[in-house]
Amino acid sequence: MGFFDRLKDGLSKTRSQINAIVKSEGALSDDFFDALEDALIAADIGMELAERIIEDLRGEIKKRGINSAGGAYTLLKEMLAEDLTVTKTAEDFPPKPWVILVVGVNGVGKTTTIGKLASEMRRQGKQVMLGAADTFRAGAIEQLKIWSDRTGSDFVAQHEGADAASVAFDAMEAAKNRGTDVLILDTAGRLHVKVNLMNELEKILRVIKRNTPHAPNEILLVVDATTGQNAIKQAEAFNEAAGGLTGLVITKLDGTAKGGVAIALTRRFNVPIRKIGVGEGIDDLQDFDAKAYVEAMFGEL
Ligand SMILES: Nc1nc2c(ncn2[C@@H]2O[C@H](COP(=O)(O)OP(=O)(O)O)[C@@H](O)[C@H]2O)c(=O)[nH]1
Ligand SMILES: [Mg+2]
Repeated sequence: MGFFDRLKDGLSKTRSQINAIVKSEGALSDDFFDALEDALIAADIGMELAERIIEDLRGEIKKRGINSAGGAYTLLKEMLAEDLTVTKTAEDFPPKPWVILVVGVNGVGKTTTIGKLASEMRRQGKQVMLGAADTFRAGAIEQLKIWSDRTGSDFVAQHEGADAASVAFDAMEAAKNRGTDVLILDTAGRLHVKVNLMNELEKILRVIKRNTPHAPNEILLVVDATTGQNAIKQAEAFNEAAGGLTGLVITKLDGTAKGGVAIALTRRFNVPIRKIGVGEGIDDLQDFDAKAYVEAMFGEL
């Protein structure tokens, strides 16, 4: 016997009681509601919940002006079906703040990508905060500030030369206090002084994790597609420094006729390409579509 047949069979007695009342064109008597409640209890819904469901049903019946047992029974079934169609999953309730740490060499497009990402998330109705943990380069803070203004995102920064980890800490605290949905942290990319870079990133990560154990939720490495094979070396250095990259962003795909670096990178690091950059504008950020990408390089699949 199949699963549905067994359910049908197991509840046949209470169902036929209800059907008898429905067929006799009975009014909405207490007997009828008792029979419904008994059926719910017989189905293992639990006494307390059964009572609550019948109460809700009575309220809904009043609201809709239903006056036949048949109509009420149909309504009950509709309400139960609705109860059973909860489609939300854990992914619909990300922890707050969702913290994205953006890393990569100078000039690859980190800050620009952050601006584009912020714009996209703001359009989804999220409250976004940008943290200026690239304290190294002149103008980096101001550049991020401009993106925060353009996108209506909150902004946390200190002064140029400040300790990046301290900025990260401030931003984490501010994001928690303001109920921010997504905090995106910009960082410096001084690959030529690898030891410093490692130390700085490690410190930022340590501070973030100590502040909020679930964070960072994403570590995105931004890579410039026009750098070709050198991108692999960069990614290796950052993977070592930041550890646990969760995604890649490949920028400036509008400036290369190749694009094979995407394949080399995903193969090497086995992390998804979260976004691709196809221009300098605020809307020039796209989801990565693997099939379309391969087709663009090698023709229709
Ligand atoms: N053509 C093109 N230029 C980009 C793209 N992303 C960023 N840029 C440009 O690359 C330069 C460096 O970007 P920036 O965000 O400052 O890089 P960062 O140093 O990694 O923060 C800027 O002139 C950006 O406008 C892209 O997808 N396409
Ligand atoms: Mg930058």
